[in-house]
Amino acid sequence: MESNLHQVQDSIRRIVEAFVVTGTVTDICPYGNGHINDTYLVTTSGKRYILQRVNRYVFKEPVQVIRNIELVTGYLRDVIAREGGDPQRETLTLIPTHSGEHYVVDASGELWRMYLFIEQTISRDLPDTEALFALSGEAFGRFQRQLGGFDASMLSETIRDFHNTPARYAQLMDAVERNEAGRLCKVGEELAFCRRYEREVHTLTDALEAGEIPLRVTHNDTKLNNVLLDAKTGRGVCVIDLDTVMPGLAAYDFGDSIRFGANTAAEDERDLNKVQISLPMFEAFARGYLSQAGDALKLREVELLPMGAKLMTLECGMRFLADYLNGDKYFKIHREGHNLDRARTQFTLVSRMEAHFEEMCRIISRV
Ligand code: ADP
Ligand code: GN1
Ligand code: MG
Repeated sequence: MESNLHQVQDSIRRIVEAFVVTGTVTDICPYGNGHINDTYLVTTSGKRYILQRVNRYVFKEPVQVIRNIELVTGYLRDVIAREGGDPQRETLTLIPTHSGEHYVVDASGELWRMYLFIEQTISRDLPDTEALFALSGEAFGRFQRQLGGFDASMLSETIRDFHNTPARYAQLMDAVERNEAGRLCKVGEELAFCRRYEREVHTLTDALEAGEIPLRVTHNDTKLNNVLLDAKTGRGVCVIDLDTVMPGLAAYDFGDSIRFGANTAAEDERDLNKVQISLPMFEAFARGYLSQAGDALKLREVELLPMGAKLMTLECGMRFLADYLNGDKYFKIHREGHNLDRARTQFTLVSRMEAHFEEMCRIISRV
């Protein structure tokens, strides 16, 4: 056993032992930059695995999260095999425990799961080249297309109103009302910004209610580090982080990718002058995404993609801001004021999108 293994608590080692892994464990270390779950890379003498503790504050019914993932990956495995792909590489593979489940609950009630580590891939935390972003668009578009025939009623809603933007607005106002962490005095400008969107936050939900756009099975968390790209070719290999696969709108998946990947700055950049919407990145992603998902989308869905980008960015900013007001309970933070910094970049990006909205719409109609 190597030194790292000695550092991890006995409890984590015991968790690993509950799963059916190949070989003996040689190393366990924290991995990745997700904001939600605790992720570890587990190395054995035979293979590598991803071990995750599912965040119970975020996912109130974690067993339902596992059930959804079993259903979705099971369905995708068949589609991928039919299309001549490699299911072990192109979708997540849950590792069973010795008792045949796909999760373990530890003594303190925490739920753990394990996946095969998908080798020879990279996951990016910052927007890269247009070519790579187009390939990630292709991967998310393919994911959408492959799930086209999946029965949405089989899935549990793992987080209620996850992308319901009016509900997110109401949650922010509730956080303002409660002012739990006493930080309200610090967010006057940001709140004033959000209040200007009180009506516009309804655009997508209204279109859904009016029957202009359909509910689909969507990923709902399409940020760049939730797709693994082939280390050699950059091709999108596997869409990961399936905890929020639920009924949703195409505009959610498209919009959330743009929010993260077409920002010229990092999600938590403090120098707001660096925050801009990159129209070439926007176009690259749109080309990739629509090349795979486009045929299945209705005209109105396509027209609403730029609105999806704007509202997903605003919504994410409102979520960061609400979490800041609530005392940083939801998103992992790595510094004081981290959620406020993140909220500010999102709102700045919304303003930049406003300034270029017509161009965004023109790009979509051209693509
Ligand atoms: P979170 O919900 O906290 O974002 P993720 O499921 O996205 O957690 O995992 C965090 C990171 O771990 C990912 O961004 C990716 O870099 C890496 N990762 C997750 N699953 C795998 C896997 N099966 N193979 C390789 N890397 C993975
Ligand atoms: C979270 O899990 P992760 O880090 O991929 C969040 C997303 C946000 C994103 C902001 C379940 O994504 O909704 O857009 O942070 N996931 C959940 O970076 O809330
Ligand atoms: Mg993630």
